[in-house]
Amino acid sequence: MSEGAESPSELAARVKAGDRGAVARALNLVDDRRSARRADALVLLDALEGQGRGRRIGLTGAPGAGKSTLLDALATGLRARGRTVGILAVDPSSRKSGGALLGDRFRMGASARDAGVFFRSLAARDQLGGLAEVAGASVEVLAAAFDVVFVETVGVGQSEASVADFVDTLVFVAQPAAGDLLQFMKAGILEWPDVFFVNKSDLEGLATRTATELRAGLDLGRGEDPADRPPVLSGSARDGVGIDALIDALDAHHAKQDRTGEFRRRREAGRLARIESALVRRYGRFGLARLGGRPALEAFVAAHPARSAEGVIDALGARFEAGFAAKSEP
Ligand SMILES: Nc1nc2c(ncn2[C@@H]2O[C@H](COP(=O)(O)OP(=O)(O)OP(=O)(O)O)[C@@H](O)[C@H]2O)c(=O)[nH]1
Ligand SMILES: [Mg+2]
Repeated sequence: MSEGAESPSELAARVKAGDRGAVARALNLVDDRRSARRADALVLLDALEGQGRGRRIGLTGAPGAGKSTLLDALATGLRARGRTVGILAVDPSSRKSGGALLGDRFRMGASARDAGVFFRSLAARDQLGGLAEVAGASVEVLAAAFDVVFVETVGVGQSEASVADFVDTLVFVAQPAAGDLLQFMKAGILEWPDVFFVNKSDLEGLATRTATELRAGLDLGRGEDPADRPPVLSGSARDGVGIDALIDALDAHHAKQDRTGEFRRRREAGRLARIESALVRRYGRFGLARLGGRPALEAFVAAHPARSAEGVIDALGARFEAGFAAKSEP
């Protein structure tokens, strides 16, 4: 069927049914900059809003830490448990490391040929901000179709903040011997992640030492009850060691989030943060203030619970532009 013949609500229904072709078309649609397609994209995203059954998990870590290799192993492990997997690789710079683009290692992996695993890469954008918006929308599409959605990004410190806005769980993949405690602290690595995975445990001794440093840092820095501190696991993505324990830790984190209500809180805070940063990117802090600032934003979001983040961004943007045009008329 040609794209033109398919309405956005038909497309949404097919995405929800897990149709891979529909998922690919939906991802193209939300990544389409042409304004004629934008209206369709918003109908699609509104139709998918709140429907996503998929848990969203961010995987971040230095270039070459083994994120893509780990994704391949995780996808294989999750498929063995009967779950479908969607993967989004977000590469702001399209940089090459170790001869492979972000996600390329995954593409060569065993799980990439499995029909229950879907992979998409977002690379080489004009600006980081636009990338974050497309990534947020892409995650919504994938989460409507698959049981578990992973987002792979390179990041040390600050850049994780924006990934954290559209995932439920953040995993930091540590390179063994990547640094000592002081370096982890300086990079802000200890603050965000929900789960730490020290990879390449097959390299004798190095992974154990890094895991010890990370645990020591978490003991110092994160004041919670020791039982609530993020787990520090280690294993070998290459050899498939420690993968089951990592999947169990992710499930345990999700179960805990459901129990405590943290799941809803984080989803709502993430949605609000995505909307706010998109508006600031478009109109600046001043523009957001003219819209009534954060309180007006929160009120608008609360009044439109069924709208997608993108729908809210466009609606508020239109309001801003209309108000501005009216005021600047002579
Ligand atoms: N020894 C060892 N090597 C590994 C392991 N996991 C990954 N590697 C290797 O580490 C290199 C980088 O792996 P990738 O999975 O591409 O790492 P990445 O974090 O996705 O890298 P970027 O996407 O470029 O940031 C490759 O040569 C992998 O084969 C492991 O558990 N043990
Ligand atoms: Mg990679």
